[in-house]
Amino acid sequence: MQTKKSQELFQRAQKVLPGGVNSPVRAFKSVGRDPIFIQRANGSKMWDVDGNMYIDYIGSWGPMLLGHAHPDVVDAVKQATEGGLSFGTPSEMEVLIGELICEMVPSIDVVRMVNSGTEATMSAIRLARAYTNRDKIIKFEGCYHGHGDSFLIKAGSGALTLGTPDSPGVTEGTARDTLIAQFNNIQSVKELFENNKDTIAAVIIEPVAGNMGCVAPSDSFLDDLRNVCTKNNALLIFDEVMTGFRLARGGAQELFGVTPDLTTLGKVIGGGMPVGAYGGRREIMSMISPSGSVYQAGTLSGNPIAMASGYTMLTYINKHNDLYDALEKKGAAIEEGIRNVISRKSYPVSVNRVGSMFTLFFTDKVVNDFETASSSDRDKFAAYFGSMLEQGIYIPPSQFEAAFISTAHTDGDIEQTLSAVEVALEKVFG
Ligand code: KE4
Repeated sequence: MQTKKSQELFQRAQKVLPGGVNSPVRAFKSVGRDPIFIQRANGSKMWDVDGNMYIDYIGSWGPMLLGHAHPDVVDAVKQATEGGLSFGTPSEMEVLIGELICEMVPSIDVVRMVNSGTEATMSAIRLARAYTNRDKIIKFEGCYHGHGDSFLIKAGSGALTLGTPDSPGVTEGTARDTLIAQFNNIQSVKELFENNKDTIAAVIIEPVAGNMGCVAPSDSFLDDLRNVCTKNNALLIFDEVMTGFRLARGGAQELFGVTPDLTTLGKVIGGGMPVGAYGGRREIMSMISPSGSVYQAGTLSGNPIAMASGYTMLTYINKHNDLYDALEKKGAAIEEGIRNVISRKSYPVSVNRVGSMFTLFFTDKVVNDFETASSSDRDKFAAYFGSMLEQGIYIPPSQFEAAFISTAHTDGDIEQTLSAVEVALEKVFG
């Protein structure tokens, strides 16, 4: 496939943007290729600046649950722009989307709109610290909650599991207040509470991990986590930026029947526009300025165009609850097809899927946490990625990301994808 224009643009981009991109994963570094520049997208397809067409499994990293350029969303955005792009004042659409989110996610009495998932998670832990008057938080190795300092922390030394900075610019002081537990290991959480009595404000988790690749919670893990937080008077924060409105109308908390104290949202909530949100019980959220003393603000929070996009998306989802059955069927078809290819040739590859999120891990281990995810062969994944891309299938350019299916993916798309998987795995393993 010819990618001349993408290459030219990437040369220019690297002169004015760090690494030529505005978000690192887009640079294709971990798959050893230059990135593709996309010109337009519609439904399940994307077209790059050289005219190559792809079946898209990134979906803008999650927002495109209904496929690209859904007509309802596009019309709503067009109409909203006629009235102006931003007022910096309260507007009706913010009330409408706030009411709808509280209806769709019962654990949310009050919600604050922000502009990204990172803003949502940063604000949620500030609020949790204020509400509990405690400083520490627990996050899980392999889970990602945006680029807030408190989250760019890697597992520290040994039993203490005190965090250490995972990025230059994050201070030791910040890192000291982030403790690291292991996903699907409730004992690792209990030990942290034991070793840090009455100092932990909250536990934040991706209820289904997407940022180490797709990893589901084991049977009782989320329930156990709920109970441990309650017992220790710490808040449980579900980071549903990726799973919210994707895994079920009410997100992972509906799917698994576990109620968090706070929820962070993003991606689908904006329908492709920059929107994040955090919300929860009224007694907690009432602490947020101006109703309370916890400060958080944003020039473009509740932006009327973004709200029109998100409200239209959520309204569609709310009215078409059967779309989750359709996504489950599509996901099952892809998973079964891939498993058939793997078993026919006994490839050392494992597949994880939850609803419309899935990942092929290039390891023969069952992947249920960061350690097993990390056993994947990154070079083999890179070769697989390259073959899929050249066959017109655009999957996330990292072993540690989830692929997303939309309602726009057709049976034909899935058939073409499974054929490409067979060719790509043949190429990787010979
Ligand atoms: P943003 O600030 O990127 O809107 O959201 C941060 C975030 C928070 N929580 C979860 C569970 C997330 O998955 C994310 C962002 N996800 C990544 C992809 N896995 C965004 C893609 C990117 O960084 O370019």
